[in-house]
Amino acid sequence: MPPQAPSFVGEGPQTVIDLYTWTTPNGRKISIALEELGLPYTAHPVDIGKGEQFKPDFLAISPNNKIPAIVDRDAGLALMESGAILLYLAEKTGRLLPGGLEPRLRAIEWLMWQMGGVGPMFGQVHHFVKYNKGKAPYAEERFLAEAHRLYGVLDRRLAGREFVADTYSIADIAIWPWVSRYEWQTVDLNRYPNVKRWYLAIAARPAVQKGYHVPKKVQEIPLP
Ligand SMILES: N[C@@H](CCC(=O)N[C@@H](CS)C(=O)NCC(=O)O)C(=O)O
Repeated sequence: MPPQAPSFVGEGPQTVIDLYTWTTPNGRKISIALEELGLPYTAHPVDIGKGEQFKPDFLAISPNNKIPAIVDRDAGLALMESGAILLYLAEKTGRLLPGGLEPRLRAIEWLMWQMGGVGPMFGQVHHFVKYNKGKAPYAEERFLAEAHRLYGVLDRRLAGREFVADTYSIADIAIWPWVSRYEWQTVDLNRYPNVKRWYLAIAARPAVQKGYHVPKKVQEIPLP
C-alpha cells in the first residue's frame, strides 16, 4: 500500500519548514527529501562562499557553521547535520525509512556509511583533486583511492538490488547527491555499472529533479 500523506500537508495554516541550504550535496539531500515527502518548506540560501554560515543568526540554528539546517516551526525545533535532519523528516512523516527492525537498521546503516565515509572522503577529493590539483599529490592519491573503494562497495551493494536498503529511502537520498559530483571526482561511472543504473533511476525522479535545483539552479543534473 502506498504510504499515507502526512496529515498536516495542505491542512489549516501552511506548515512551513525553513531550510537553510546551499548548492552542495549535503544541502541537496534535504531539499530532495522535502520534495519527495511533499512537505511545504521555504529555502533560505546561505552562501558559504561568502562566509554567510558564520553569521550569528545562522550559528544560533547551526552551531557547527555548516549547511544544511532546518527549523520546523510546527515542532519548535532547529536541527543541523544532514543525517539527523533526514532521520527527523522520515520520523515525522513515517516515510522513506522502512518499517521492521532489520530493514530500518539497514537503511540507517547505509545512511551512516554515507555520513562517515562518502561525505568526508568525497569532500576531500573535491578539495584536493578538483580545487587544488598538484598541490598535494599524496592527498589526491589517497582520497581518490578511498573514493574508488567506496564506489566499489556501493556497486557491490547495489548488485541485484534496486536501492541500497531495498526500498528507496533516506540512505539513497543521502548518497545520491555525492555521486552526482562524479565528474569533479574524475570518476567514470561506467566502471560501476550498478551505481550508474541506480544513479540514473534516481536522477529521473521528479522530486530529485526539483530538489536538486534548490536554493537555485547552477547546472543540469550531470548524466553519464
Ligand atoms: N556533516 C555535515 C556536513 C555539512 C557540510 O560539510 N556542509 C558544507 C557544505 S556541503 C558547509 O556548510 N561548509 C561550510 C564551512 O565549512 O564553513 C552534514 O552532513 O550536514
